[in-house]
Amino acid sequence: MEANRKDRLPPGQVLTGKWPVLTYGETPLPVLKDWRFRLFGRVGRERTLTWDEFMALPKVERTSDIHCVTRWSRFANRWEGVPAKELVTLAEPLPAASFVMVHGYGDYTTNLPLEALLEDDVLFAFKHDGGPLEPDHGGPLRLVVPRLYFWKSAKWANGLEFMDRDRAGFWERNGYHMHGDPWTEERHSGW
Ligand SMILES: Nc1nc2c(c(=O)[nH]1)N[C@H]1C(S)=C(S)[C@@H](COP(=O)(O)O)O[C@H]1N2
Ligand SMILES: [Mo]
Repeated sequence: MEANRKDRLPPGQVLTGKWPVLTYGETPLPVLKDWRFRLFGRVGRERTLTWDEFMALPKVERTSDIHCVTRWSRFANRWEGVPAKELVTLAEPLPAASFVMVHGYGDYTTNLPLEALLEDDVLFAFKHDGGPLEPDHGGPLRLVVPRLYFWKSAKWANGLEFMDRDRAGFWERNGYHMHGDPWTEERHSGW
């Protein structure tokens, strides 16, 4: 168990059983009737999905660990949602598209390499540990990217912008790393 725990905990992280809320600003409360999810940028097909259209996409369950750059980790979170690769397929990205800006209500943004979205454990989640995803944790819908620090997992997700080059999102503009791998401690850029 101890060995397992050590293999599972990235360097510099501390395990917690709690689930802290980390939001910059207020918790947005999108009304489902008005909720929209946009696929845009370097795509063959710009489109906007309603909540019902999004919920009609294939769903999966995945269990994964959270690693926050503020040094807490939380093991074995059970997520239910739509695989991110379903959205990429719908968007039909142009060959030039190699990065994605994830957008969230409240004007949050975070950048990812397009390949990172195609991993099997990456999903847009609406349930956590069997219950609805709470508003403070990004409900009705958040991105979950388990292999990167948790700031990449945009809460209140409402769009994917496909880009032909990497651009910094909100925290990345404020000093966080462009990539954010917890195993190599890509915490900050250049300091
Ligand atoms: N829209 C939005 N998404 C966000 C944030 C935010 O402020 N706004 N904070 C990020 C950061 S820094 C972290 S650590 C996690 C925190 O998620 P939690 O509050 O569910 O623990 O959400 C990320 N996603
Ligand atoms: Mo964070």
